[in-house]
Amino acid sequence: MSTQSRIIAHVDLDYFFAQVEELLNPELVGKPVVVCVYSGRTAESGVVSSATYAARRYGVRAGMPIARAKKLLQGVEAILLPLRREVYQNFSEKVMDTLRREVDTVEVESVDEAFADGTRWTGGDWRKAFQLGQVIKARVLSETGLRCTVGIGPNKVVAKIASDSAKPDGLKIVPPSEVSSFLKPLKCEALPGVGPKLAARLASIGVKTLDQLSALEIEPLSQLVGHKTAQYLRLASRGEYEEQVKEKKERKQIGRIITLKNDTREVDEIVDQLEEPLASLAEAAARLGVVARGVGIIGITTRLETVTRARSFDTPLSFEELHEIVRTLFVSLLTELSDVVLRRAGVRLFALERPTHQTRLTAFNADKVYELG
Ligand code: TTP
Ligand code: MG
Ligand code: MG
Repeated sequence: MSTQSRIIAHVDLDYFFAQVEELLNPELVGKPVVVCVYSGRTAESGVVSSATYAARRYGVRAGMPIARAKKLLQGVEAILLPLRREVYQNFSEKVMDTLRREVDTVEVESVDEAFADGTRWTGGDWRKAFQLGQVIKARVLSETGLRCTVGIGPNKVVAKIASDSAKPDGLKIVPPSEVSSFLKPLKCEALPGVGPKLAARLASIGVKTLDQLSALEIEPLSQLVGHKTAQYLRLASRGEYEEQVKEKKERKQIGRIITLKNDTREVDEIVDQLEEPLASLAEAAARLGVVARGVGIIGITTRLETVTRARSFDTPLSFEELHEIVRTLFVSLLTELSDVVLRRAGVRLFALERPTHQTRLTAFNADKVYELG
């Protein structure tokens, strides 16, 4: 298939961390919600990680100091929440698994975005691109409860700019015939990789729009920003930067890690709290259509050391077996390391493989849906 006929989707979750908080607590819906990374130095030090659109209306943005966000939200009934990385990571993995089941190739770009090659899905027919976007949005919503924005274009750069332009809860298709008119009026910062510094440098020679950027000769541009960047800018500004959608790496393992309710070395306490992560892992395996022959545990100690144990087997494990092995591994770990106290604990499944017939692991999950939280 020629490069011209590729149909690439870029999927980005809307106000991701804050949306997850909304999903887990419907009372928050529509309110200014701000997810914060508290640095711990003072009660207020840290930055905003994600903000709902209701909070953005007051000017709150990711990366802004918490104190500044509080000032902007003075007198407003706003909710500031601490970041819960594991919770968002679990949702992220569910979204990526959903995409993987829909299209052949998914390139995970960040915790909340991915490129999906929809060329096969659409048969290369741009009339089906809108339907592809609708299906992706509907599947992500029905399987995870999350809303996203999808941009579709003939390459990754155009697809990403398209999704940026359609936020939130949007769908924007830019077929090859519209690439030029779509890109031309945009500011240089619209290109992925062009931050304020590079934009200022381009502005210093009077280049502010992609139309102007695409008209520049490669020589003066190279002198200004270096050869490699110049080549990227020239191609990207014309919508001609082609880069394949690639799975970054094959999934050799899946894992979940949690922060324990309190520091402990009690196996029962640890395994109890790993109940839900284990169920979620078994479900993730089932959704990926794989079974595991290996299981490992990980502990982060109160001294922030990482300790691990793992075992692999000749045949895929059932959910009950996983449970038992996890317990056994924690018993042996904590017996051997008599002075460690765990702060975080996790489980990973490895030696993932396609089952030859349905196993107990997948059967266990067939009719069960787990709530994360
Ligand atoms: P983004 O996709 O950039 O932002 P978003 O999903 O919150 O909002 P949008 O609707 O505009 O897509 O980033 C994804 C997540 O990454 C975000 O929810 C939180 C995290 N993040 C940070 O922690 N710090 C940051 O500065 C940014 C930009 C994101
Ligand atoms: Mg996002
Ligand atoms: Mg993003």
